[in-house]
Amino acid sequence: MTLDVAVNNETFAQFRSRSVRRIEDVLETLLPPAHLLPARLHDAMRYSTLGGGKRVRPLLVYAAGACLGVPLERLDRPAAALEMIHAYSLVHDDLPAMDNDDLRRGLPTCHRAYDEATAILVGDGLQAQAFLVLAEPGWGMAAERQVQMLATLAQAAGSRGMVGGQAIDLAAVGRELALPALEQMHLHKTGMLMRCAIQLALCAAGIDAQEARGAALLRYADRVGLAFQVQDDILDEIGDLQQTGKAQQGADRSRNKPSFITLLGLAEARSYAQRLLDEALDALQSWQAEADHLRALARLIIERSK
Ligand code: GRG
Repeated sequence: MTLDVAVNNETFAQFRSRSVRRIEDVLETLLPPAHLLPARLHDAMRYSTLGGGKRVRPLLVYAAGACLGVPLERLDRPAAALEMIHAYSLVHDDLPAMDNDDLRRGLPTCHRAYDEATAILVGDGLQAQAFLVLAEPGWGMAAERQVQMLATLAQAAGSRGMVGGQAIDLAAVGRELALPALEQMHLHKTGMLMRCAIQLALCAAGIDAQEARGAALLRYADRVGLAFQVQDDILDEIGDLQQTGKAQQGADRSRNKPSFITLLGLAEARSYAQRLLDEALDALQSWQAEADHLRALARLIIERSK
């Protein structure tokens, strides 16, 4: 059971629902309006971004921001940019050339609801929009820090980050990966955007990632990123994902992709997730109550059922 702790008199449950509502509103505003030409493309971009999801990455940005005392207005655009990159990755990952999925978040995938060419353009458009929302002037961030955020997001999303992780994943289909290689793949494919959430919050706070506080938060992010994927594999194994309409993991199995379950078995994967959670919490040792939302978020990530 997730402990409902309070930061600034707000429980984690309150923080979570407020932050999810907030990021939905921010995304709503920062995405091109559906009537703007080309309307079908913009409609599909909004369909793919506003259609639900747990909003884990924005929650990480807001929780790290709360820990570091950053005003919310300085976190909105970084959180939205990160979620746009995430949404684009899901749209492209669902394409026939990748996982060929029909459902995402319980709804038809973008290429099913629209068409394949539109889905490719949706990913391209969302990626460019993510960088645009960081680059635009007038949201209270010094230009130097905006550039730093742009570079951080580009690094995390690109061939040495998420896209690189996806390439490693595709190359591993039908092959066996040892645990360190599987971890490296997930640290890139999923972990880099989680790490980026913390890096963007650090940047908004004006804290150097090399500083002890920054390094500790990044250690937290890496453990959480890996725990997220281990839990994903556990959920797949126990079959819960079928109910969510997310056919991704079924597709993974059919493509014979390596997973933490095939390498470790269910019981050992569970204790591995617990160990990662303990290490994530350990990284937050030098913080008091201000890091409680980060702690609760880490617990939620390994206790979630979808
Ligand atoms: C195709 C450019 C490109 C990249 C693909 C991250 C990624 C790389 C693909 C996503 C596919 C996937 C299912 C990865 C496994 C873990 C993961 C990131 C799941 C989806 O993230 P959630 O659970 O999704 O945060 P919601 O729907 O809650 O936003």
